[in-house]
Amino acid sequence: MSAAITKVLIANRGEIAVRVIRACHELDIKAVAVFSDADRLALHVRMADEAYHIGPSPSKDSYLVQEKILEVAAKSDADAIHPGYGFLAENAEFAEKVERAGLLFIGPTADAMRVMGDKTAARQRMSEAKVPIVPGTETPLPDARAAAKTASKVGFPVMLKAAAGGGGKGMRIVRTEDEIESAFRAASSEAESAFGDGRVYLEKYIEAPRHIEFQILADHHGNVVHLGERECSIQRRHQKVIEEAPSCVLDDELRARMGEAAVKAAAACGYRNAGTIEFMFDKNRNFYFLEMNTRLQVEHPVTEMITGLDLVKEQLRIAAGEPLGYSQEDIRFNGHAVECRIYAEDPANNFLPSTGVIQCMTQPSGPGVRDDNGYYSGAEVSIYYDPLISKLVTWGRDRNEAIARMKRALREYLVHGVDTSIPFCEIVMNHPDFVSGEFDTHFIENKFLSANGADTLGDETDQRESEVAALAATLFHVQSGTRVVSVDGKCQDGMSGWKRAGRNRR
Ligand code: MV4
Repeated sequence: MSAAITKVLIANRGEIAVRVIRACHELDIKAVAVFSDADRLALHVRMADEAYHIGPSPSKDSYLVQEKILEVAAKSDADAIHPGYGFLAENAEFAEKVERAGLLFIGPTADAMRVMGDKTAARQRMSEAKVPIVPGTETPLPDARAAAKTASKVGFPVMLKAAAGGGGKGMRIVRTEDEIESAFRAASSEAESAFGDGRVYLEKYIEAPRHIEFQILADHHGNVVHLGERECSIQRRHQKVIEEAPSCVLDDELRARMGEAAVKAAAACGYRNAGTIEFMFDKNRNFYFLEMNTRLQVEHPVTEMITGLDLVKEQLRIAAGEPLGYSQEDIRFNGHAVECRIYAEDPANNFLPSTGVIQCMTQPSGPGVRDDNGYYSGAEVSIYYDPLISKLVTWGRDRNEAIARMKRALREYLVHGVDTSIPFCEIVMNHPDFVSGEFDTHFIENKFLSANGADTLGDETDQRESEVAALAATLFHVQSGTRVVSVDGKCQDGMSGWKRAGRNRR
């Protein structure tokens, strides 16, 4: 069963659409772009072989309109649809519609998406497959009394989570028995308004875990392999900022055990395509299944850098029905990779998106540097979408070399016209606890916010976030004054790069 793919519609925008187009072109496959009003001049539109307008700027009127995308697929005579990440990537109905239209969906089955989308169903499935899960319930809790009962069984603190959730919404930490009733009601109503599904379940709360996830690949023939892990603990508000591969806390033995668990997890839901098993890793080196992401992830390049594989090409081959063609023993890891997400955001303004025209942009290059970009000089970062401009990835023979190259690449990276997360990434790359590898998921809030010990979730968050913003802003203003940089050539607005570099270095 192998269906040749000759033309792929990319139902996405920005850097990931560009990334998929690149893989298509390397495989001599035609790439069809779709775009909204705001994206008429976007990079993915320029790079594609054909591009079709699908509606107004808001994603709900364009990139999320399933019928429009299917219509373009038919009109352009595409064989397959690649959803990228976000938008329709984990929408089971869309995957079904694509297949019903006689097209290949470059992703898993709708069934696997549904199981993994329901967090209690996923926990049940994992527990049956003997993949370690955090102690707690495998079904939603009927009421606050049941919550209290389970909590006293697993021991406080516990965490209430939305069954339909993921990514941090509808979660509550409960530290004592007398908090549980109100926390249950709060979590349930938050889940109801966020997902239209108020079901809540409970887990023992893991203090300061690391987030370590395993990349897997599964084909249509029952072959599943893992491609090692990514360390994703450096995040703020459930948004990853820096990722790396491998994680400096795993050894070969633990990597093999966690990788085996990841493979079992994928097999247990009949998975095919590229996928990610997220684990929490605690102080005692226990690991627990957290969630499965049934898509290509933002941070996939760090895995590509250490395995030499092209995950998008693998996805295309898998969708076409080809067998993986290699087994676990054939997967070799080489060196270390770090990724910094370059967001258009303003650290002085609570990291709010910094929108506008990118007047001038000089991307870094040189040994061990890869920049997966979605924009060009003169392109506009609009208010409508995620403000990720690019992903800067460096590779080194070891972690120190990868970090040194990242620091070098970050200082080469010039963006004028919008504020970016580049200075913040520079601060992290120089932080002793990042450099030593001693960090957990609370790194950003702990190191850049006041040390008042409050937890991350709940009402304190906003106040603490403005503190981190203020600190980061101060740091980078101090830092920027110490540099002498030059830029070649003229910017889009006609100002010479030399003059610009002198007057508004970042
Ligand atoms: C947890 C946890 C501690 N204990 N569950 C946050 C996002 C959601 N996907 C799951 N999350 C967490 N679940 C238990 N039982 C801590 C977090 C958590 C977290 C997890 C992964 C990466 C970053 C995080 C940041 C804060 C909290």
